[in-house]
Amino acid sequence: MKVSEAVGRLLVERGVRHVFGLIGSGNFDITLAMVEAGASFASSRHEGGAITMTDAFGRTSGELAACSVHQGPGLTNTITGLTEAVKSRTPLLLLAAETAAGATRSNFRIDQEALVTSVGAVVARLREPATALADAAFALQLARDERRPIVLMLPLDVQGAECPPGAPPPVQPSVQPPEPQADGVRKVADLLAAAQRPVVIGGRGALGAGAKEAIEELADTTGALLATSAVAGGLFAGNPWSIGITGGFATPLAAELVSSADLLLSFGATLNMWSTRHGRLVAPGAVVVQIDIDPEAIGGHLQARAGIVGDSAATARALTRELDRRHQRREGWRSKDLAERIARGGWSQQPYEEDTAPDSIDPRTLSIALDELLPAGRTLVVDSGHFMGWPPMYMAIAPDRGFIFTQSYQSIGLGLATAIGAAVARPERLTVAALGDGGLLMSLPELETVARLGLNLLVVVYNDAAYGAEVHHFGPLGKPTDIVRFPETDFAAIARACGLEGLTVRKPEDLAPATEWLAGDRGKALLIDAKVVPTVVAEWLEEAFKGH
Ligand SMILES: Cc1ncc(C[n+]2csc(CCOP(=O)(O)OP(=O)(O)O)c2C)c(N)n1
Ligand SMILES: [Mg+2]
Repeated sequence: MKVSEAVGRLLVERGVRHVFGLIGSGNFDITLAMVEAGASFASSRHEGGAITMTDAFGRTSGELAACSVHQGPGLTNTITGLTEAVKSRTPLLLLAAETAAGATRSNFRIDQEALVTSVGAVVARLREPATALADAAFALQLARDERRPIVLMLPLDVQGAECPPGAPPPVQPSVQPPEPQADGVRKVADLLAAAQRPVVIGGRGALGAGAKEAIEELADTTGALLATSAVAGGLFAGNPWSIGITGGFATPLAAELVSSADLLLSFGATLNMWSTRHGRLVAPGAVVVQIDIDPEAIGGHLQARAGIVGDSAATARALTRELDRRHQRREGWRSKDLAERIARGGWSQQPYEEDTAPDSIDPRTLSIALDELLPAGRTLVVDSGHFMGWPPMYMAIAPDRGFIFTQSYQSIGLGLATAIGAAVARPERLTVAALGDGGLLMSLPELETVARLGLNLLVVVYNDAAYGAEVHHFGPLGKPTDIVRFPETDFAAIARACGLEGLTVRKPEDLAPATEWLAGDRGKALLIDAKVVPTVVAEWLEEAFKGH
């Protein structure tokens, strides 16, 4: 058996059940071996789509998937999505074919290792036929244990060689996160015991198994309110003490409450400029405490009074145990009156002056209408751009990874492939992809993928015929914005040409066919081209520009 086939089989035997990718000569055999061993394969139309689908699959399901690409240009096409996955620490395996060491004149030859390490990915390689299985097993283990993307280089000569017979390497036990240090737990418990108005903030590092429940229990013990960073939106959905996302997207009430907290305790959240409005949501004198598996995250953006390096779930449990041991249980600021204010505090309950235009819809009105129309159990995926606040602010986020937000690299154009990966991971749940017109045009080839895979997917384009973020950034500075405005694009027609259903929406009544679509078998995905009023400007945007 050839190395390519043996490695493909081994990866599937060790739990890689889903592969995204785009096939060329260098990755044909290994991918086919994985499919024949029982893995599912979804082809993208651009490798940038494949890597982002793999990332999104992992974020949505918690299960590691693989991405398979051709050597050279197949790999260079993945770089933006790979960077996003690196920065958001998604465990995944990127299987990259590689020209043989001796093929120095190959057109495909580049320094693949230098390329991917430059964006922070870690490289593993099939070194020689005799070590290939151990190398592949190591790469997979590393991705899982270190929770990061690993690029497994597959030199063509090694792939094509005979795999020496012999038992595959033994499965290593996975690394368990260390228990938090007792003195750190005591110190944080002292601070919590002294706090009158604590707020707990869950971030990306709190999305793992068991953390939500452990943090909610700790919050109950301390009388804390619960908030999330944007990427962890929906983590505490349904909890009566949850005030939603903190930072730019925060409701007026959430902003008021976070900025009157006397203690902020974060679990796996960096407390960066986005979640604190450049620190302005943190009251002078408020105690900041951070829990993170990454020591560098602690105090990275704000001055932290204390920190514990540890897993979110284990540390929250240790803190609750310590407070229980001290019989420290308090209501904090959890009053009946506050519960009522929180229940009424959502964005869609706040009055706003609707911007009506004859041929376009206010993006807030659109989002509220969609929220009412769509099933509550859904995966909401949001691309980057000016529009990106409207969906998470005006549409409820379902618990259990109901919100996938690819903002770690702040790239536009990742939303559609993210939605595809999410829809493959959770086929039973409707995936809603909220995209800007710019972001969709950057990822257009994957509309064909949506149709071909028959996904349970709704694409909503917040179409202002512009790179709106740039219009609203530079327009107020008195600069001409013609270079970031475009003629109208008829996305409904493009969708139909790709095999989706297409609908143009200029007013709420235009959404009626979407109701029918939802009630039907959804055999074809639906794309809604919503022509949004381009002059409704998001307040959070001003914050964002201060970060440039
Ligand atoms: C790959 C990439 N290119 C450029 C940018 C700069 N950029 C940020 S938002 C934006 C406009 C996005 O337009 P659209 O998707 O239509 O959303 P809108 O801002 O109009 O709501 C651009 C070009 C970026 N973040 N990423
Ligand atoms: Mg736009």
